[in-house]
Amino acid sequence: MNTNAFRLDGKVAWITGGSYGIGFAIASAYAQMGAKIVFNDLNEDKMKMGVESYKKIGIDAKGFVCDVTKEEQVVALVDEVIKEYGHLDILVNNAGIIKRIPMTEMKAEEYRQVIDVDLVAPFICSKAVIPHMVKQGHGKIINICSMMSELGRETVSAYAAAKGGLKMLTRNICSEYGEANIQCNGIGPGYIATPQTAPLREKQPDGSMHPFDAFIRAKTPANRWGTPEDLQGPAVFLASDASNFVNGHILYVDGGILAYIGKQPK
Ligand code: NAP
Ligand code: GCO
Repeated sequence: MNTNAFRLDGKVAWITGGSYGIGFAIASAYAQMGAKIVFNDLNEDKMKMGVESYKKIGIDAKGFVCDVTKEEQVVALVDEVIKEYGHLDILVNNAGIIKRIPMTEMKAEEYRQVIDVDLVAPFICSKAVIPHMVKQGHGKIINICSMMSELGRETVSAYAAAKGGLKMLTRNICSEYGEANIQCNGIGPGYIATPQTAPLREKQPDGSMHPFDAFIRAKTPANRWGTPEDLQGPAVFLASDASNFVNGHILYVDGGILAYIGKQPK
């Protein structure tokens, strides 16, 4: 066993939407394993805040303002990365949004916005990096999927459709570019404590936790929310040579949710 197979020395990794949350945790782990970090945010202030947060933990990350749904902005980012570093080895399609609206109240435009960020953007970003990965003879693409790649629940129709689609985009990139030594895998996080899930963990006016908290803990054999750091080991594995024959796989990091039928009533 080559114990250095998990290292990422000399690799360049682009984590979309990496200024905080899950993207920040994954990028930090990659930097600790030796990679150079490129990330983007929609908004300049948040991008600068991201650069500062990386600096605070000793990481010199390069931040871009880039909307991942805009192909011309994505292509410009990738061109600049290639110009500066000469290669781009790892792409993590992490940027994502959710709209929690009952389906019959959701406007088609709102549905499209979620599909655009969570499903079309990973296509745009992957399409922009694949030719470079083919040319350099290797590449890793990691799509951040979800419990909703497998499960449904009320109010998240667009998100579930997008994340289910992202699972299949993952398998298709594997099918189409595996021969070019590109591995495309997904990570399906369980319920992770980040700004995206903050509304589900809000304290109620009487000081009690939001009822969703007890619901999720009861659904999770680990009986807790995940943390962004729980995703670091799996993300390093899928970006490293240790996973060179793992392709088209979705690695669920969910404290056991998908294995569990749920607690029986007392
Ligand atoms: P988050 O805290 O809401 O962060 C999302 C990031 O994506 C933000 O930096 C955001 O930028 C960025 N972003 C959104 N739209 C963008 C766009 N068009 N272009 C560029 N950046 C954009 O989310 P998170 O919880 O860390 O989630 C990260 C990923 O994991 C998402 O794909 C999410 O669906 C998925 N996920 C999350 C959980 C969970 O429980 N938290 C579970 C499973 C999967 P701004 O700051 O400018 O808004
Ligand atoms: C929701 C949540 C989720 C999670 C996550 C689960 O409203 O149910 O926001 O969808 O964020 O994607 O894996």
